[in-house]
Amino acid sequence: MSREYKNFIAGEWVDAASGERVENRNPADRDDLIGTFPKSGEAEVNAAVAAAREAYKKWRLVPAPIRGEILKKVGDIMTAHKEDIARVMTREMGKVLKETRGDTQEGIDTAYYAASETRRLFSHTTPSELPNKMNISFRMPIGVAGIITPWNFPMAIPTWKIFPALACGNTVVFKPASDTPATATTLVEILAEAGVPEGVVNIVHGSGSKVGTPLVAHPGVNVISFTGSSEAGKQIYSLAGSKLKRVSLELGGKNAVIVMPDADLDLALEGVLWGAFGTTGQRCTATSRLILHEAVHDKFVAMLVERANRLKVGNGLDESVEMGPCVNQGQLNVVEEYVQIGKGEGAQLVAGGSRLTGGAYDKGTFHQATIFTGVKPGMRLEQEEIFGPVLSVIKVQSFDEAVTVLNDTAYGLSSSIYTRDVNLAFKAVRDIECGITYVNGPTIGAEAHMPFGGMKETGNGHREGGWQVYEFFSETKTVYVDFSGKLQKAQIDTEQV
Ligand code: UN1
Repeated sequence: MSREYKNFIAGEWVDAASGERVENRNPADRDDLIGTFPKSGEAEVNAAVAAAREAYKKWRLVPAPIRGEILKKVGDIMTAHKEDIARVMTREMGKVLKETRGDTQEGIDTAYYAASETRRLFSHTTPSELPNKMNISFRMPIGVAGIITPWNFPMAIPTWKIFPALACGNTVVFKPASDTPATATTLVEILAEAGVPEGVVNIVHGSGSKVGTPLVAHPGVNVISFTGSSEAGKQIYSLAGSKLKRVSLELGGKNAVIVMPDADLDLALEGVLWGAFGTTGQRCTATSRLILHEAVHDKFVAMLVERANRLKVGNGLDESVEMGPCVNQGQLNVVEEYVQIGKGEGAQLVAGGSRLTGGAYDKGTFHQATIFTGVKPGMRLEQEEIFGPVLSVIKVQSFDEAVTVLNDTAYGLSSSIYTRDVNLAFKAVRDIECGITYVNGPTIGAEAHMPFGGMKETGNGHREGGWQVYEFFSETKTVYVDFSGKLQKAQIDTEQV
């Protein structure tokens, strides 16, 4: 069943002026057309920003807990439709149903967390240096937020950004990834159904260059939150920086798991498989490198290869399938390119290595779970983000070498260590240069109420999730109230003890 999806601007579902539409097909089965979407451009961005600016005048004055009531309702509606949302998501981007249900649940958790945060939004009240004077600070909304999101978490990531933006009193123009417009549209429908007033949330479908760039450049947009590639992130940062906008970037990763000889190897095996091949490796938090101590190297590689070869790859709507397709042909091509790069660099291919063909595979963009051993620090395979089901194994001789190898990339998002030695675990937590470190867990598994984000080239220092994202989406107003009835000069009239 295919639908004609539209933009949502000022509370109306509307087509783009161009009249052109783009097809959204299932990467597991190209005969399955999910829908068509308007090919929008600057005109639609301008209309959406104007609507958001107008709506901001009232929305900023709605008491935060009342905004929270609406977000709670959003969570309730998402809960009621969880299964339908998951099915459409699997159809449009391929990951298996168990994961799209998890993605939806992450959105639900984020809604309830945001609703509860509207009754906090804490700031500071401090003593004044002068008598009969009070110092208060509180959080103000910023204005219109431009939200640009990727296709790998088509529900969770938009909610990470949109819900806190709304909770803080901002209005939103949302540009979802072109690969996942259906899930994004469902989210906006739910927001409207829950009672978000017209113009407060607007969605504009289209490409990064035709919609994303004008959105970032628009003088009416005050704050930008983007998750995607480092390349696009750098462009967005410089464009927004030239206009002094506040920007939050969540970009690439080259995440590693360290397995020490004293680890529970069966546990580590489950974690590495889930981290490397969950979402077909298409997560910023995917396990892309496995740093194995030489004492367990051969044994663990044998265990891993045996399981990777047995992973059932196919259409994510089939509950028995463990790994879906790559999101599109371009992404599959990238994976194939990196397999060639790895071979060229002298790494040994020990599992997978090819796209899957024949029968139903011919209708999709499937690739085998792929493992390289003999990967050396500094190889492109070891340094560059692939965003596909390719795991590189690096052999090390010590804990210190493991941490050095782990840290030696441009990125710093997620990381993990499997060990039963509490001293090593805490040293790893201290010394790993990543925004997230898991002990005895895979590199994926963020929870909605904890800060999420990375160091180094993974971002620009901001965090999504948790309490920190509320700081990003608000500005501090400092207030001095002098009730002394006379002129008191700070720094001058302070000696009154
Ligand atoms: C991402 O990879 O872009 O913890 C986000 C996790 C997920 C979110 C990942 N819940 O890996």
